[in-house]
Amino acid sequence: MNFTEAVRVAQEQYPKKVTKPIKYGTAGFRSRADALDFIMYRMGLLAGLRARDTSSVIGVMITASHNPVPDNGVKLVDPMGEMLAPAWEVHATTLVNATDEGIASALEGIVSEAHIDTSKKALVFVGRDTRPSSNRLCDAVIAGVTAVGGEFKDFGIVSTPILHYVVTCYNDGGKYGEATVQGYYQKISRAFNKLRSSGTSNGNYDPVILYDGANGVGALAMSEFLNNMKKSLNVTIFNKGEGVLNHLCGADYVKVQQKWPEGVPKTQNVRCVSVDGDADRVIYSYLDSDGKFYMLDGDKIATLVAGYLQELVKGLQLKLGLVQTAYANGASTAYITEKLGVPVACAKTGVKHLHHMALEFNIGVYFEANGHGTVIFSKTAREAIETAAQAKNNSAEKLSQVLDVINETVGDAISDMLLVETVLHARGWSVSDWNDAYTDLPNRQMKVTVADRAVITTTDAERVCVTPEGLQNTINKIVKAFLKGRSFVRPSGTEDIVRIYAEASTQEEADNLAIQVACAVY
Ligand code: NG1
Ligand code: ZN
Repeated sequence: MNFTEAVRVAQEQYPKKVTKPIKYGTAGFRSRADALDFIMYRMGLLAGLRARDTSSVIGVMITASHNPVPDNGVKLVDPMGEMLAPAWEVHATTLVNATDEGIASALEGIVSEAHIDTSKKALVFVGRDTRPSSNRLCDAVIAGVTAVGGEFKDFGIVSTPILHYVVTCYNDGGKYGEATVQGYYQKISRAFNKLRSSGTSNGNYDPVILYDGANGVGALAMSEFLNNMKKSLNVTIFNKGEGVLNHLCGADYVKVQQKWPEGVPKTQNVRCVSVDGDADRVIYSYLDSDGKFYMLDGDKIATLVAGYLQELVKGLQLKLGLVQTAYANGASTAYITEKLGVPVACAKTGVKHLHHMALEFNIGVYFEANGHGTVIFSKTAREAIETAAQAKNNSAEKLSQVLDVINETVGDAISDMLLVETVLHARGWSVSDWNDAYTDLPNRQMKVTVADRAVITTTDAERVCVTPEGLQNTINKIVKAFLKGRSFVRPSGTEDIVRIYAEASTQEEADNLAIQVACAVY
């Protein structure tokens, strides 16, 4: 195949105007939307090749998730819903850093290195979030796919987890589910309705939810779920799109600012579920009778889910484990290992690392503290559960229903919410009962801008700095002075900043620790 058409379209419609090196990071390529057209086009080209390379459908999702509305981004989805294979992240980086004329040789290089048969058919699924720039950027992706002779299916505005789901279903021939948006809603809602067939209330559990749609696709997705879920839950949707995407609301705002989202009425003792701009992260929060704010993040969700599944799998000889990152609250790790006896592994930030580590368990629960995560079941686990369910083992029957509520292909805010609701309902817990399971150590996250964030390199799942020399020693000295102190720094994979995390026995101390460490970095 020659790539003259790819070069022509690039030069005429998607010329590259920057020379600064760009890297495919944790979340693919992400920046201000007006700088992304040529990148989108090239990711379309790459998706076309990757589809041929894997003889499968490849997904392209256009979103900047929880980031502000002027930003956008692009991520490729591999055949089984996974993040793009590392070798192809390198190809993505090479292709984006080529000149317009250089596209041809970059593509030829990829074809020869990956031994791609370019005569094969290529099909790419494309989805986008609600950002105003997403439609234009979607056209650029499609132009790329078409320029390498590929075909595409445009799913329009969908959540990130829906795109992962349809890609997976298509590629496994429909075994996981029907490869359509409706198929996704129906599978998950049907499973949830079934779990609720015995009634919607139980003990302290009340099926009332205030839902914060972050003014994005999560609001649309939830209203679609509600159409399918009848009366299994009593959800009221706020931040449906009348305000600015992710602005003062949504999962990232609630988690990082530790504040109640604007646009949601301050009803006391009712849980609020906040999702992010592409509905792959979820954070719970509530106000008590005194109006005090409590947040239940990915760690609270992970421990709730892992504890429940651990009970259901008892007797099935399956190894269940939880995967967290360094951002997991120390109290959550202590609770799940010491109280519940579930083994915990620590992975580097970024779901692909967590997902990978979760594969080492028969049942792997993985969650980032920011609310991104899911549960994955190995083939052995599925078979063991199905066999026991057929033999009328009660727990296994329940587990087999719970399985269908979970979107195993990627973190999915709404599927995760339905899973949390399932566990709370089974336990007869109110949101404060759930919160009381353990108390988070006070913590603080900060960002600092430095001249070159790449000078900071880390090891031990990002908990220890290797360079610059001496920084880790300084951090150790600072941390020593704080009761229950823990702190680490790492360069962000998605923003041009360095992140600082600190926890300590009081909020004041955690804030103080974060500031001192930030000063050491700066
Ligand atoms: P970076 O910018 O690398 O810290 C952030 C999140 C990740 C992950 C990615 C992708 C934190 C501390 N980091 O990564 O967990 O969600 O974005 O969106 O929340
Ligand atoms: Zn997201």
